[in-house]
Amino acid sequence: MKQDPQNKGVNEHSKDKQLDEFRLDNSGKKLTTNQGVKVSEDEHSLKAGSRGPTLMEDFHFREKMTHFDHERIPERVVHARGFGAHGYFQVYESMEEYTRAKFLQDPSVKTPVFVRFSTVAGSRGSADSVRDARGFATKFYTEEGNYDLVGNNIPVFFIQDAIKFPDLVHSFKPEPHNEMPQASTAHDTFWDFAANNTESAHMIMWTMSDRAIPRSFRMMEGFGVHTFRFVNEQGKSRFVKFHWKPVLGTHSLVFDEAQKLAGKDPDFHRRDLWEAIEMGDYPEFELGVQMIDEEDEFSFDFDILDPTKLWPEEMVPVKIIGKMTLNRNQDNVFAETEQAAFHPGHVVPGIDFSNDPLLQGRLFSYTDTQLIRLGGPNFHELPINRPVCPFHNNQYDGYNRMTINTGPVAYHKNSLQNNDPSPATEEEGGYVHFQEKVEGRKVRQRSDSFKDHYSQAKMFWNSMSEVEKQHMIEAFRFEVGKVQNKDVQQQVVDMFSNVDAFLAEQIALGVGAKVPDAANESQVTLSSPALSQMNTAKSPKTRKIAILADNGFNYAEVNKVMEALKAAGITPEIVSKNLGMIKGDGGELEVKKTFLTSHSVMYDAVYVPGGKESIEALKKVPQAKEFVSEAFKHFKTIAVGGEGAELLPADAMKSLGEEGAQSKTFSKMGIVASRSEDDSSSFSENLINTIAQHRHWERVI
Ligand code: HDE
Repeated sequence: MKQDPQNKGVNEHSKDKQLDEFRLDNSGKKLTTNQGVKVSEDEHSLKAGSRGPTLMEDFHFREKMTHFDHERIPERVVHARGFGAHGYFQVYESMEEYTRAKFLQDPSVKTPVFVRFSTVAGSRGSADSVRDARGFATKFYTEEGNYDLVGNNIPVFFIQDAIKFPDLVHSFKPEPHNEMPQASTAHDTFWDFAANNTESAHMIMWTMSDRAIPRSFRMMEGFGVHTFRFVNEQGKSRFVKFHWKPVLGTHSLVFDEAQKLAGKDPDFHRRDLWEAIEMGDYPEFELGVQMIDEEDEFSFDFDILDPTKLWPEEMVPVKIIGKMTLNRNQDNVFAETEQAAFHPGHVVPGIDFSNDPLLQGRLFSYTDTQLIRLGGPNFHELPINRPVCPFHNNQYDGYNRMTINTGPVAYHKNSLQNNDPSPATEEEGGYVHFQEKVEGRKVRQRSDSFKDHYSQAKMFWNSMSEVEKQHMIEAFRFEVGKVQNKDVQQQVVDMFSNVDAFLAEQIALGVGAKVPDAANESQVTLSSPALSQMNTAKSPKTRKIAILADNGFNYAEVNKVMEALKAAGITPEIVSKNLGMIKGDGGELEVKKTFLTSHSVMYDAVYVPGGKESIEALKKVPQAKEFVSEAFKHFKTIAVGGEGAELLPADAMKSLGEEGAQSKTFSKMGIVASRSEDDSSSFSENLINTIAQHRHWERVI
C-alpha cells in the first residue's frame, strides 16, 4: 500500500490529542465573561437600588441569561437518547485482498474511534431499558478521513425504501394528538403501520425478541444492516455486510426487569458503560464481515439489496477481521455525544455503497438533519467531528466557521494558487466511486425480488429456543394488547399468521382476537442457530452481584467469596438497610447501597451469606426478601451461605424440591447453596460458573 506521507502517523491517541486542544479546565481560574473580562460578583444582578429594577447595562447578567436561553439544540429526530465512548480499532490481519481502506491494512495501527449507542424511539430524556432497537454508530478517525459505520443492534430494518422512513417514524413516535406513549411502539399507530406495511414483519420479530432489551450496550451485537461494497487496489468489488460481535456475548434483560429498570434507573445502560470503562473493564467488540462476490449477487433466495433480509451466517460466514476497544469516557456529553454527527455516507477509499434503496436515501438524510440540529454547514469543524487528517476544500463561510482560510482563492480550477487545493489521483488516495454499470427506466417501483416479507421472519422464529419464543409471545401480547383498535389487533394477528400459525394463535388468544387460518403460515423450515442468544459466548466478567448482609454476617465466608468473585472479574456490592459499616464476626465491610437506593434489577446475581443475626435482621426488611424473590423471578443466579438459605423465596424452595430442602450443598437451577463451612472454595467456583450462565431458564416460574 502506498502511504500518504502527509497523513502518516494516525495512532490510538490522535483524536485525544486533537480534542485536548479544545478542552477547557476551569479549576483554579477566575470567573470571566465570554469576552474574558473578570467578573466581580455573580449573585446579584445590577439594580438601581437594592429594591429597584435591573439595569440594561448589566452585561454579565445579559450574557449569562442569553447563553442559558440558547443552551438547547433540537434532539435527533430518531436516536435522540444516546451515549458515547472513545476507543480504538485494530485490524487482525491485512484486508488488502478485499479492500484498499488503509485502516484495514496494518495490524499495528490503532485507529481512534468514537461510538454512540442509542435507543431509537424515545426522547433524549427517556429510559435506557425500553423495548427498542439500539443504534450502534462508530466513527473511525482514519488517516484517510472519517469512516462512519452507522448501524443498529438488529441486522434488518422495518422498511425497504427510504421514502417510507418518515411514515414509519411518525407511526412509532408518540401519537401527535396526545403525545403518548413515550419510547414505545405499544400503541395503535405503530401496529397499524406494521399491518399495512408487511415488509416490517422480519424486523418486528426482532423487536419483539429479547434483542430489543439488551442487558448492556457492551453485550449486544452491531450490524451495518445494508449491503456495502469492499473495493480492493485492483478495483475488484465484493458485496459486504458489517457485524460487531461483543466479546462478552449477546445477552438480554427480561421484560419485567427492563420495565422496572426504566423507573429504578433510567440511566441503566449509560451508567453500565460509563462504570465499566471507569473500572478498566473496557468493552470489546470484534468486527466481522460477510462477503459475497459480484458473480454471486443473484445466487440467493433473497435479494442482497433488500434491507429486510439478513445473510444467514451459516450460509455466508462472518470473517472476524479486527477488534474495537472502548477505553475512555467522554469529557462532556453535549460536546461529544450530542454534537457527534454520523453519516453512512462518510466512507473512505475501499468502502463503497450498494443500490439498497434504504441506504441510498440515508445518504441524503444524515447531512440534512445535522444542518438543522447543529445549526449550519460547519458541523464538521466541531471537535468531535473533525477528521484527524488534514482537510482542505473551497467550502467556505457559513454559521460558526472556525477555520481561517487564508488567501483570495476559493474556487477550482484556478491559476492564482496553482490549482490548489487540487484533487488527488486514485494513487494519491483520491476517492473514486466504484464504476458499477447501471441502466434502467425512471420508475417509482420496487423490484419483485423484494416481495417476500415472511420467509426470514419465519427463519428467525425457527431459530429461537422455546424460552425465546415464549418471550416473543409475551412481547407481542403486551404490545398488541395495548392497541385500542380491535380491527388493528386483528390485522396484526392475521399478518403474523403468514409467519407462524402457533405464534399468531398465541397473540390472538392473548389479545382476544380471532384465531386466524393456519393455512397461510410460511413453509420455511430453515433456521440459523447464530440468531439465538442461547448460543452466545458466556463469561462471568463484569457482572454485578449484590451481597445482602447486616451486622452479624459471616465475615470469613463473605471475605473469601468476595475475593474469588473479584478475581473472576465480578463486582460485588454490599447492600443493607443503612449505609455505613456492618460488623461481622472477624471484621467489617462497607455498605455500598441500601434497599432504598438499589434494587434487584440492577444486579446480575444476589448472594445472601450466613450469619444468624444478619439473617434475622434481613428477614425483618420486606425489600430484602423482595430482592431475592425478584432475582428468582428474573432467572438470576442466587447464592446462599449457611442461614442465608432462609431468605430463599417459597417458589425457589418449591422448584428445588426435596434436594433443596435436604442437601447441605448444591448448585441447581441457578441457585448455589452451601450450608457447611468447609466447601467455600467449591461454593465460590460454582457461583462464578453459575453467574457466567447469565440466566437460568430451567427454573419453573
Ligand atoms: Fe438512521 N437516522 N435513518 N438508521 N440512524 C438518524 O441522523 C434515517 C436507519 C441510525 O448516534 C438521523 O444524525 C433514514 C437504519 C443510527 O448520532 C437521521 C433512514 C439504520 C442513528 C436518520 C434511516 C440507522 C441514526 C437522526 C431510512 C441502521 C444515530 C439524527 C432511509 C443501519 C446516530 C441523525 C447517532 C440517526 C435517518 C434508517 C441507524 C434523521 C432516512 C437502517 C445508529 O438522519
